Amino acid sequence: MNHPAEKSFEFDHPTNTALALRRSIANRLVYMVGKDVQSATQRDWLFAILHAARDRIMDRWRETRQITHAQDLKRVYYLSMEFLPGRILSNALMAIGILDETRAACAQLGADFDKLTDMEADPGLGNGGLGRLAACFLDSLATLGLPSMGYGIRFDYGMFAQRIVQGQQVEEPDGWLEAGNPWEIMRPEFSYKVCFGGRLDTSNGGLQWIEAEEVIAVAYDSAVPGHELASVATLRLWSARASRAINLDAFNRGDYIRAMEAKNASENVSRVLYPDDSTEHGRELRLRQEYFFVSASLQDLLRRFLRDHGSLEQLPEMVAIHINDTHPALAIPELMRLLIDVHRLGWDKAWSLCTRIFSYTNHTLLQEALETWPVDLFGRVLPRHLRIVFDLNAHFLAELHTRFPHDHDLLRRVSLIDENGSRRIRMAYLCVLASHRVNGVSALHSELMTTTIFADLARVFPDRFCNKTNGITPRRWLAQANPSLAELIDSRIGNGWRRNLVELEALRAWAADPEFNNAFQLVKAQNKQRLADRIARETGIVLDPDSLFDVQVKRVHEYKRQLLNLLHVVTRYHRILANPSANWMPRSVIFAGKAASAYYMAKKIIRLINDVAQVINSDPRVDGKLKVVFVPNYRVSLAEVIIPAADLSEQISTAGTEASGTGNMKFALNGALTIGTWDGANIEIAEQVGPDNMFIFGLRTQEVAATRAAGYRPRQHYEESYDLRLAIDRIADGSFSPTEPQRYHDLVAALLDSDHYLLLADYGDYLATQDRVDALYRRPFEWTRQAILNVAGMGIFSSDRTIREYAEDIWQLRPINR
Ligand code: 26W
Repeated sequence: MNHPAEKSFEFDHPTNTALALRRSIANRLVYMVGKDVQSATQRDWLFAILHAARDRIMDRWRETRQITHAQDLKRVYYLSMEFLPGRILSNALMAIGILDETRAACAQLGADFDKLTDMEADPGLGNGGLGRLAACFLDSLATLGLPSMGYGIRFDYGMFAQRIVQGQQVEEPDGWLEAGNPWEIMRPEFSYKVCFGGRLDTSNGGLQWIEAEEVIAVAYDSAVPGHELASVATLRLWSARASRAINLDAFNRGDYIRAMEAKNASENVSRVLYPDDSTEHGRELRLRQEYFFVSASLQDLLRRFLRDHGSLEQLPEMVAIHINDTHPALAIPELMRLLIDVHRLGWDKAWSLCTRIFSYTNHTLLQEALETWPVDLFGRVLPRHLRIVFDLNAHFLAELHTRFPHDHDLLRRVSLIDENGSRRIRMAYLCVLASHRVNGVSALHSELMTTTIFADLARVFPDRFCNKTNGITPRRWLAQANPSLAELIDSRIGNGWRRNLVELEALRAWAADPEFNNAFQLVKAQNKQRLADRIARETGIVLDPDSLFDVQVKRVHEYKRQLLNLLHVVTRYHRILANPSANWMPRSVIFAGKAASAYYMAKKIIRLINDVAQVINSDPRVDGKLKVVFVPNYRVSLAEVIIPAADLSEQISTAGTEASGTGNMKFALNGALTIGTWDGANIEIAEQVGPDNMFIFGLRTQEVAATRAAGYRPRQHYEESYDLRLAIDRIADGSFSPTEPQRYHDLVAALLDSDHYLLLADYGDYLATQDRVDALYRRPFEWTRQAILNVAGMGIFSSDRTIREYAEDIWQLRPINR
C-alpha cells in the first residue's frame, strides 16, 4: 500500500491480557452498543463481547488477504448454496485462544458467559450434511492457511424453526438477522448486477442477450478464523437489493407504492432457503437463487483476478472454482458467457479455461435429488445460458460421435438434455462435462457413482472421477462441543490433536487403563446429565442418565430409516410388557431432525415417533426401563449438546443410499459406539476402529440390489416374525393413536406392500444386534474400552485431511507462507 497518509495512520492492536479484554468489552458496550453497565440488556452484553472478539480477528484477516495477494497465490472459490456454520462466538474465542480469559472478564463484569453464548443466533443457512460439510471445510481451509473464499447466499430466513405441536412438526420462520448480525460486514463497494429473462437478439449476425430484469447482489463478509488464527478465511454471502432501475416507470408516473412493491419482489431472491433436502422441486425462484449467487460470485472473482493479472490466459493457474453439488452448476454457462460475451474470448479458448477451473462434488445418488430443469423454464429465465448449454451439448455429442461412432444409444444417454418426456437439462451431467475432477464423498459412494448414475460418463471421462472421503473439524466437534473430553485427552496425549487428529492414535494405549477408562466414563456421565437437563427443560421428559442413550439425529428421510429404529423401540416395549421381571438394560431412545415441509411420509414418521413416545413414557409398566424422546428443532447448536452425550450412534441407512454421513464421525469422535449398516463412511470408520468395535448389521449394497431384483416381498418378513407382526399390528390398529386409529394406515401399507428401503428385510438382524448392544453395555469397562478405541481411530476423519486431499489432487493450492 502506498498511501500519502500511511505514516500518520496509526491504530491500536487489541491485546489479550485480562485487563485489555475487560476494557475492550466495556468499550464496545459503551461506544458501539451505546449502553453502560446499568442499562445493558443481555443482548447488549452479547454484542459487546462479539465485537471484542471480532476485533481480535481483524488483523489476521487483513494479513491473510495481504499475504495471499503479495505472494500471488492461487485461490479456491467454494461455491455452495448452503453453509451451516453454527454459532461463532465460542469457536472464535477458542481460535484466538482467549475462551477462558473472556469467561473470566465476563465474570468480573457481572455477565453470565454461558447464558450469553446460548443467546447467539445459530445461522441455519443450510439443510443438513452438505451445508455443515461446507462449514467444516472453511474451518480447515483457514487452519491450513489455504487461500480461499466461500461464496453463498445471505438468506434473510434460514432453515425453518421446528416446533412440535400435538406430536406434529410445525414450521416457523427463522428470522436470524432480525436483531442484527454483528459478525458480518457489509461491503457495498462489491455490488454486481444480475440479470434475468428477456430474449436473445440475433438480428445483426451476433448474439445479444436483451435482459428484462435486474437485481443487485451486495456482498456481506464474515471472517472464518482458523485454529490459533493460523489464517482467516472469508465467507462472502450475497444479498439481493432492488436495482435503481427497478420500475423507474412507476416512479416517474408517481406510483411510489407500486414501485416499492416491485422493489420488494425483486429482493425476494435472497429471502428464504428452500427447506428441501434430497428432493428436487424445479421451482423458478430456486433457479433464480442459484443463478443470482453464482453470477455475483463469478463477476467478483473475475474482477479480483483482472485487478491483479493482465490476461485471462492464466486464470486456471490462479483460480479454482468448486461446485458443491449441482446447485451452483450455472457457474459453468455463466463463466462461458462472461468470457465470451463480456471479455470477448472465442468459444474454444473459453471452454478450455473452464475445464481447467471447475471441479464438482456429488453428494447423493438418490434419483429424486438429481437436479434437472425443464428446458422451457430455463430458457425463460436464462435465455443466453440455455443457448450456451445447447451449444456445449452439440460440441460434446459431436466429439463423442467421433470417439464412439457405433454406440448411438450412448449419445442419447449422456446428452445434457433428457429427451424422455418433457425436455429437461441434467445439471449433474453438465458439471461432469465441465470439471477436471468429479468426486464422491466416501469410498463406497465414489465407486457407486461411477457404476450407477455416472456409469456412461465414467467410460467417456475415466480420469476425472475420484474419491474424497468427508471429514469434520475437531475444533468444533471435540474441543468446543466436548470440553471435558478434550481436557481428559489433553492430560494423556497433549493437545496437538486439534491440528493433527491422527495423534488420537496414542489413546489406544490408554483404552484399558483403569483410571483413564474410568475418567472417560465420568465425562460421558456428565455430558449425559447436561443433555438430560436440557431435554427436561425443553420437553418435560425426564431421562435417567444411567440408562443407555441411544441417539439418532439427522434429517428425517425414509432412506435414513428412523422408522426401523422405531420398530425396534416398539418391539422392545412389547417384550418388556411380556416379560416385566427380566433384567432389562434401561434405555433412552433420542430422536431429533427436521422433515422437508412438503415431505408427507417424513412428517408422518415424526408424528409416529411422538405418538409412540407419548404411550411409552406414560406407561408405568416400563418406567425405568424405556423412554423415548423427540427433541425439537435440531440444529448445529443442539447437535453440540446431544452428540457428546450419546452412548450409541444410529447410522442405519439402507446400504448404498447414504453418500457418506458426517454425523457418524462426530459421534464416534465423542466416544459413542455405532450401530450401523455397511454404508457410506460407516465402512471406512469400521476399517479404522476395527469391525469388532462397532455393531454392523444388515444387507450390504449388492444384497440390497439382489433382494430387490428377486422381487422383494416385505409381507413375508411380517408373516414370519412374531415380534415384527406385533409391532406393525399395534401401529396399524391405533394403539399409539387411540383418538384416530387409522392414522398410520398409509404408512403401514407402504411398509407391507413396497418397503422401498428394506426396513423389514433388515429388522431381524437389527434387533439381534440391539441385543448385543445391551449385553456389552452391561460391561461398562469393556464398552468404554471400545468407545476409546473408536476415538483413537478417528484421526483420518478430520476435515483437515479431506481438505489437504482436495488442495493437492483437485485444486493445486499452496498455503500462505507467514
Ligand atoms: C435439490 C434438492 C437437494 C438439496 C440438497 C438435493 C440434494 C441435496 C444435498 C446433496 C443433500 C445432502 O446434504 N447430502 C448429504 O451430503 C453429506 C455431505 O457430503 C453426506 O455426508 C450425506 O451422506 C448426504 O446425504
